[in-house]
Amino acid sequence: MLADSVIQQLAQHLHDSRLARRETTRLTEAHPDLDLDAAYRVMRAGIALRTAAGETVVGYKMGLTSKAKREQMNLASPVYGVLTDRMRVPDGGTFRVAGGIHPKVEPEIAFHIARELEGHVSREEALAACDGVCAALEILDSRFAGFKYFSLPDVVADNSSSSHFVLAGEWRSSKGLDLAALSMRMSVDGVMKQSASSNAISGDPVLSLVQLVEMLAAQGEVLPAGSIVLAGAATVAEQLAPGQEVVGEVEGLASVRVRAV
Ligand code: OOG
Ligand code: MG
Repeated sequence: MLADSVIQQLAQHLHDSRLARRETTRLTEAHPDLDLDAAYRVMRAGIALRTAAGETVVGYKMGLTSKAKREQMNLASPVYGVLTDRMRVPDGGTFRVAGGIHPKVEPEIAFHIARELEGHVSREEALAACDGVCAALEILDSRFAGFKYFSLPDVVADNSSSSHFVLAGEWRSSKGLDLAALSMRMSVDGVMKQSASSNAISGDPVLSLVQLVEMLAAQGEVLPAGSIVLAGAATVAEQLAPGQEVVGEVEGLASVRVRAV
């Protein structure tokens, strides 16, 4: 097992790389014994550095829930990351590309959790605990060189490539929506770049939420009431460039937009 001091040092290294907008080499190059458990310890230590600096945890993101994303990144299974208040960009707001390393954007669905969820929950229990759903855009960034061909422990240690996220201005009730069959689109400067059905997200975005709760439980954690959960991208991510206007649309929900500057 990797010593706590090594975990701490790796978390600090990724934290510093992010703040300095500096690419770094994959952690598993110097630490081939960094397994998934150790990677989640690095992630948690990294989040502790952020909360110590004044950030607040506001939720979680699932990643690699779609086959398209797993193929794009050449990785095999879903992962999660932690969201903080500092990562949130208001709907219609701006994102400074130069503030990141090599940011990308992808279309997502987000849930608002009204009641704590813990352990093994059914799809119905998970959905009943949500009081709102909305269209979202996730802005990813990787601290690793080239943003590709890393291993699962590398991406997990790097908080699953989290950078920023944008939620549509309005949460809606999921009543009357077939969440597993909503059409989703992402356009850049008015041109449709990505589209998919929401069933691309783990077959059903609610199942992605169920899976998050299970992954948290395996680490002795619960999904707290009040959390925001990004269920995972439905399509591959697109590179972001200054000047672009990105719009995410999900059938039956308010659209979400961000301007890259
Ligand atoms: C990992 C994070 C993937 C998603 O929604 O699939 C993710 C990555 O692609 O770097 O956020
Ligand atoms: Mg994502």
